[in-house]
Amino acid sequence: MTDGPGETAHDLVIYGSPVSPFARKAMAVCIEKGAGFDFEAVGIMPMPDWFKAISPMRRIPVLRDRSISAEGEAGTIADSSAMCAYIDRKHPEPTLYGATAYGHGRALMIEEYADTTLAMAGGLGIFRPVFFSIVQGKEPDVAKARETWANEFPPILAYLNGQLGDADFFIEDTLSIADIAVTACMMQVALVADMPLGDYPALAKHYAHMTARPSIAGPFAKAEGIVRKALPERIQLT
Ligand SMILES: N[C@@H](CCC(=O)N[C@@H](CS)C(=O)NCC(=O)O)C(=O)O
Repeated sequence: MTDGPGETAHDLVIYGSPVSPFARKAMAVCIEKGAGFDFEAVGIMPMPDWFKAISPMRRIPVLRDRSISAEGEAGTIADSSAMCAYIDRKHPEPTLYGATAYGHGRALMIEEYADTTLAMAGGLGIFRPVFFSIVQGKEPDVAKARETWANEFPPILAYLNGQLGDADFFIEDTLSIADIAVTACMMQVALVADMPLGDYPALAKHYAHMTARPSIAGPFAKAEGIVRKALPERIQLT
């Protein structure tokens, strides 16, 4: 993904898959900042050896800054949170990490909540049992997805809904990494299932306005293109 045909290579390269919420988070940060980037597809089934050499945790995504090094481990940063913090330092405007120290800390806290608690439930409990099963030629594990939605999701959604209160964004009435991370991970569920958010009105409103942003919608459309080929119809969670 570059800014358009004929574009020269950008400094920033994101290696990964649009199907990864962590890769989409990093893409959204670049887009919100107007920072051009290239996207190079790397899958995890299996992960290529050259990529393992720059991914110590054996995870996608990884960022490269070609202005530091165009090859090898130099110039690379693994882990989406580290990547996004780096992109924020390289392209400071608009900041996505809050105007105050407290806002900064809260944004990081909610980003981490999304990347761990929400991502585990949505990724391991819903996305993988459905999508990975199909990719492996099996039936989607709809029962596992429904069980996760019924038992694991209510406290997570209630927490996020409560953190929003009446606000449009998680911190300081302004877009931050917290909003991007939460939306990227919620979308992992939406890729494979209709996601009923009626019991969580603040979160439903947040999800609706966040998913309308080009920084979120663009990378999501690419993931949708991949997932819909394998799973034409989303499953029902209830
Ligand atoms: N904390 C990491 C998590 C990255 C992650 O878990 N990526 C998944 C794909 S979404 C992965 O690479 N999994 C490899 C595997 O399951 O073997 C980050 O934020 O980048």
